[in-house]
Amino acid sequence: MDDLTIARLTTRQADFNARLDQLLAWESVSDKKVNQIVDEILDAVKQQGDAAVVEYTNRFDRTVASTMSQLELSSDRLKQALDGLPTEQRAALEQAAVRIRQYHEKQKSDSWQYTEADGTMLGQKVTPMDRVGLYVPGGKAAYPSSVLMNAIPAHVAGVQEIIMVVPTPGGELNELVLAAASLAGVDRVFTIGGAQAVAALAYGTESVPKVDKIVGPGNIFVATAKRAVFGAVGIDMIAGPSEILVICDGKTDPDWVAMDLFSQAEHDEDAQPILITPDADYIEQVEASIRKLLPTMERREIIEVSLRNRAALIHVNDMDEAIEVSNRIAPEHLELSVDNPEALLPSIRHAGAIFMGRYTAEALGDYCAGPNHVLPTSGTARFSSPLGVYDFQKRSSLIMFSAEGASETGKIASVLARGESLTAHARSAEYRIKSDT
Ligand code: HSO
Ligand code: ZN
Repeated sequence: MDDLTIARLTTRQADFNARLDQLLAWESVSDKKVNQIVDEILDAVKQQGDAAVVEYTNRFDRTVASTMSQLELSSDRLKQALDGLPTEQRAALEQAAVRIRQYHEKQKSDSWQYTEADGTMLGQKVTPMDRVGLYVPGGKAAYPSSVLMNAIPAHVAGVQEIIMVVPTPGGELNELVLAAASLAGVDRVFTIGGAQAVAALAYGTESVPKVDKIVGPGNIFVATAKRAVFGAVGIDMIAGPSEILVICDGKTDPDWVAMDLFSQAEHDEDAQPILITPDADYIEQVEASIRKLLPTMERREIIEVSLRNRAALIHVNDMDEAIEVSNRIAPEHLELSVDNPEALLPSIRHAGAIFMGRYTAEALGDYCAGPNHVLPTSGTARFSSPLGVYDFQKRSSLIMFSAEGASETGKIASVLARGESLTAHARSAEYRIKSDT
């Protein structure tokens, strides 16, 4: 660990912007070979349905199924997982689910309409999607918290059927994941994964119903498959590695901040932990905490690579500059570790989630604060938002003209249609124009 160097940047460096860009550069891998394999799998599932899914699952996950029905878990099995949890875990899962549900209830948008003076009515009707697919990675990467974060908003939106797929390499089931599925109102669970599971959800097979949207994280094969089926179905964002940016005034216990940086670094080697502070001494203190605490961490190997390759301790002149740099980064998670975070809030423009004050550890947001932990990464917070109820609802426009409204507004349509030389449009509007007006 003695040879661990963590990048230090200061806005006083002439090449600060270039260095920052270099630090942030991260490309989601797009591999020709992977694309080719995924295309083959998608085609096979499209042509042969269940038979292809069963064959790929046996091959990749070392299962020995002969029919799809052997790759589906009953709702009793899910309930059994929930009932089998140690009391403390079950209570925590339930409490988290309640908080997540409460928060997401606020996000529901309602239909609306208004009536104009001549009786014309205009509006917007909100409808949930009929059926969505939730991809849950298998093995170590499976997070029960992510099952809650994906399934609860869908449920709150009013989605009628939630189909979950989760690979079980070697037949190994993750009880907490199944318990979370039961709690979150997942309707059916298939123990399949990879591109073949994405294909089954996107195209439908004899056993797996076709869904309208596929959400949830996965490896490069899953991400590639999701990109490929987009259009046939909706997809959520394709998430990059986790990021945390802490802005600190230098007065928070440096151990707390070091551990907050570790909390995202431990997700994977490519995760990005960054500290920004106007207090140069504080950088020394946090670095000392990092060196002291790292050897005590179970996932120190992963954390160390993330610190070495992607972390930075950034010194700025003042808080205004801290926020300017943060807005350029547009981090997934932003911690404002200061006395009065509300005062900074108006100037913060881009962040997936903003954790306000010294007590607000980002980790709480990952599990049970209530807001979603599926957040825009790699600077995409500039234009996108956390996963939410709105991702499972869609809108239809409502238009109802009165006779008078059709006549008056029809005149506008007629002029514009003739301008576009679309005579059928014009005449369709003109039929409804009253001759006496
Ligand atoms: N921090 C992750 C979510 C997560 N953390 C799940 C723990 N479990 C999303 O960036
Ligand atoms: Zn996390």
